[in-house]
Amino acid sequence: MIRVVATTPYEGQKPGTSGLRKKVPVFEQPNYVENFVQSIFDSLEGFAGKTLILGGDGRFYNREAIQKVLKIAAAAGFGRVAVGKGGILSTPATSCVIRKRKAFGGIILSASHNLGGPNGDFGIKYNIGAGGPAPEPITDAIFARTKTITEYRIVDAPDVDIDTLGETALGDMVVEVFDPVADYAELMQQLVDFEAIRALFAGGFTMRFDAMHAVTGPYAHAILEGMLGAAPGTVVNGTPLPDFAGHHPDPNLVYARDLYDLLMSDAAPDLGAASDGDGDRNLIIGRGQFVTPSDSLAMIAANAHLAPGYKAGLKGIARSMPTSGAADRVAEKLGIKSYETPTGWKFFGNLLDADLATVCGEESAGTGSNHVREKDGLWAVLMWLNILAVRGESVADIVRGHWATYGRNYYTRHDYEEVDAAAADGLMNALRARLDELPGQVLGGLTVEKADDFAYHDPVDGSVTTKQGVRVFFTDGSRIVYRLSGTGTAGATLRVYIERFEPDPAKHDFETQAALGDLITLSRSLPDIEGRTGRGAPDVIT
Ligand code: VG1
Ligand code: CO
Repeated sequence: MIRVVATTPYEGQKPGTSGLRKKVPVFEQPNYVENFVQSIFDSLEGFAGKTLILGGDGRFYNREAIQKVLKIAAAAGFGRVAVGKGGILSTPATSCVIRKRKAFGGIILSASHNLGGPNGDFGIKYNIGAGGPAPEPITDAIFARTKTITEYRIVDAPDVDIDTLGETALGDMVVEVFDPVADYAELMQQLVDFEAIRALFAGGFTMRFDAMHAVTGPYAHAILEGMLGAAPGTVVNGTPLPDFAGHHPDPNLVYARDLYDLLMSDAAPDLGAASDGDGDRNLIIGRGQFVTPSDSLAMIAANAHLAPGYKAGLKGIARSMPTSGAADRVAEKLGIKSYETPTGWKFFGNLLDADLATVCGEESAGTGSNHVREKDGLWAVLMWLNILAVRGESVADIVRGHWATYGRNYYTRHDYEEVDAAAADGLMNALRARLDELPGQVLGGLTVEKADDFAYHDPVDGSVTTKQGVRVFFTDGSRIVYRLSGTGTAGATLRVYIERFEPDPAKHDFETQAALGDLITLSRSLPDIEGRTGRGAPDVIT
């Protein structure tokens, strides 16, 4: 029943920051998914008879892709594929289940926070047995294979029912449909103080969780409303839709504006939170108090010992390079090491496996810990609830207290989207060519202290990853970082990260963009963004 199908390679099936991401019509081309999935399996060894975990964020094309993966996995010799009911499995839950079942690996079908629907984005990512995104040697091998593939093998069989719990046979392989929420919810109970949070809600604490019509809906309904007693209606947009109701499932101040406005209004609940398409990102907003993701990482780290899973303290804190230095200050105070990695969760895996870091995070609304090997949106929300329950203070009080203790890192990211790719490359290359001449120059009233192109030396396996973003440091401790996105599907996205540290509590009340005004102006003139890209201002400010 195994059919061998001749195929020809496609151009550019290169996994980016977080797997292969393209427009849906690209994935719909004949053999496109088949080529990539076969290339994944061709790059792996030793999975015969083993288990693969499979699921996605429910976006358009999820179901079609699942059937293809099942049939190719069966032909490749996997013993079992465990698929989330309805094809639903959040990214952190996939990581959780891979680890819990000691599976060989997993495939996640998602384009995360990108638009869905027939003309939206789709994505395929392979995760290893440790539960995290495949490291670079594997993604490099997959990419190489996509360039030489000549055939794929697929089981000829009718589509498998993925909506009924239980087991069915597909060729020699077992397909097991399981509850996508149960294992994850159980893990959360081990880490976070559910009793304390139940008491918090019972005492009248109010919250809105916006699942953005994406994958976290079922998880949030079950955990927040079901297990923790949050009032019915706490979770909004809680049913996953293939097109996310036409919205970007991206929990930031642009796409979760309604939530932000509610939290700034007189009708604000105590806490507002949201997650993205695949459930790995989080947004935290207190009544009248937005928490930047970089600050949230620092505050979770500083208070983690209040949660049962972390009461022994943290081994270390890791952040991606563009993430603000707020977490470093917490690490310093705790007397533990901090690590700075390239953008993308795959770089945290080694640090977590080696127990060098316990908590990690990125400025792009990703926070997580050693409980899984992905960032985890709902976990971050539960950690905040745990902290609020134990401390009995508001989000605003905790944020202001944190700044008073550690100082405030004013921070913003400016994105220039769908920029001409050649212009974006030209801009980055021109910056790189100036790295040696910049130190000592006075620009916009600020003196450049040093400039470099970030390279990461992995302390565990010794690998070196270069060209991870141009950093310009100023003598007053401010910093501007430039890098190109690795997750976009149209043109290039230039990300500019701007940061200034302010130790003085009397100066912690400025609006972020105003506080960073001179640096923002400089961030545009330094590489002549307008001259090179035609863009006078960014498309998205977070
Ligand atoms: C972006 C973020 C990065 C994150 C990645 C995947 O990558 O900047 O921090 O890890 O998305 O997140 P890039 O290369 O576009 O800057 V997700 O929620 O898509 O899995
Ligand atoms: Co995501």
